[in-house]
Amino acid sequence: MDRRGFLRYTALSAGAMAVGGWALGAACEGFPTLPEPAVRAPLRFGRPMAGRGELVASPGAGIALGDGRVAPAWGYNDEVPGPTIRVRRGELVDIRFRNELEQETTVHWHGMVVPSEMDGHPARPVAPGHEFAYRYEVVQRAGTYWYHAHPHHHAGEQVFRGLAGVLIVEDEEEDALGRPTGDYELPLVLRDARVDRSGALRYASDPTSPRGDFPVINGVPYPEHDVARARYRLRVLNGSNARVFRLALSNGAPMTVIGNDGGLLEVPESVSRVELGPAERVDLLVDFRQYAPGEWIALQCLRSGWDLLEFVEGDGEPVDKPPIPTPLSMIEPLSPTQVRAERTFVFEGHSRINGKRFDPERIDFRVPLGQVERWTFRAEGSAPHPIHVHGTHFQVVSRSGGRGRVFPWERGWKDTVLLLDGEVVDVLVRFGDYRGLYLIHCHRLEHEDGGMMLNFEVV
Ligand SMILES: [Cu+2]
Repeated sequence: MDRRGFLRYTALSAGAMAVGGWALGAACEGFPTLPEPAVRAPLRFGRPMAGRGELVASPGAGIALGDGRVAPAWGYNDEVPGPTIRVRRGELVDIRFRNELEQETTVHWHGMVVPSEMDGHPARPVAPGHEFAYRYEVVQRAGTYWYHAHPHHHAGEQVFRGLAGVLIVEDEEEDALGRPTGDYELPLVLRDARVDRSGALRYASDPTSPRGDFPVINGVPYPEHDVARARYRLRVLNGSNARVFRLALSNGAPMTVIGNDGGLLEVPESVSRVELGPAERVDLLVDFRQYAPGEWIALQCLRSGWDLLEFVEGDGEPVDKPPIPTPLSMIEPLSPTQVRAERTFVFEGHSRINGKRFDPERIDFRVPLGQVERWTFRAEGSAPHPIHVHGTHFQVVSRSGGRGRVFPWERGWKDTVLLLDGEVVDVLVRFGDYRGLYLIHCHRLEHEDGGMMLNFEVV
């Protein structure tokens, strides 16, 4: 066995030992419908787009499978993932959206705090052939956000077919840090996919095992990327419908977590792995200065045993960069003494929260604007459940059961938190910007489509 094979073998073994049923489940699904190629295709990135312009959802995109076949896909502006939209805090976003699909859709600006009517709520669909102008002010911190389809019952299929993209917010607090930019900043949309014999994407809305069987990074299956001997910023989004990634570098080297869903953390934290559920983001610094030219390093998933992205180290002189400053940002802590109301949400089976299935016409609870609340999320079967709240960010205060702790990549502000079986997670939350209708739901999209979602109104 060569070194690469050995690494893959040990990663698979470690994953199997650590996660039992999960890894076993993945192994039982058999061979991937697209095997890892002998020569990897280069990574690519979403075309840059400003906060003003036109966004079109259509079936005109494709995923090149690397063996000459192209899997037809649905894209924004004919791309999978869609354009990388970059905006600044305080800016007015004005995006004219057109639906050229044969079914209704909406665009949800995931993690962006926007007025209710701009949130892409499934009760506000854009019909085939119709347009909608998404207009809102960027009121929040710099960070890695994203946008994706959010129609009633069909979010899973539309996102699986390609309707997702990255949205980056910048601000002055972050500018002051001198973090890696340009070629040294890599937005990475990680997901899985599955194809049939003809190379067409195969979607099953099965809520028990809808996972794909090969990795797709920024629309490229099993890519590689040439890196300089420098420090890089990896803005990682788990854009999968249902898959949880356990990210690590193939050589076990530490990565520095500097941010997550709601932007920069207060202080950087060194970690050897990151567990990332669907819709979660993590902002990582990876230092490629210490490796020899030509050295092989991969971003791996220890749950699946996949080498998601291979890096090919360049042969220039190491690029000197200033140390990572600390603190990175100011996080206003929400305090338990501020709590004025407590709510519990039990995520049951594949389709219910507190015994209820989503009804777009029903408002399930009301939250006063500006009030700090403690929300308790509890998994009762069929986890993982990545829990997403629209219209704000929250702070994770505790996790009991299961993994039993709050991880470094869960500090600061979050909009999605991962619940594994047996876990209870407490968060403190406050809606500070807009009144109106928002959602709480499981971001395992087949659970969301099955009804694991509630409406609430900020009043
Ligand atoms: Cu769920």
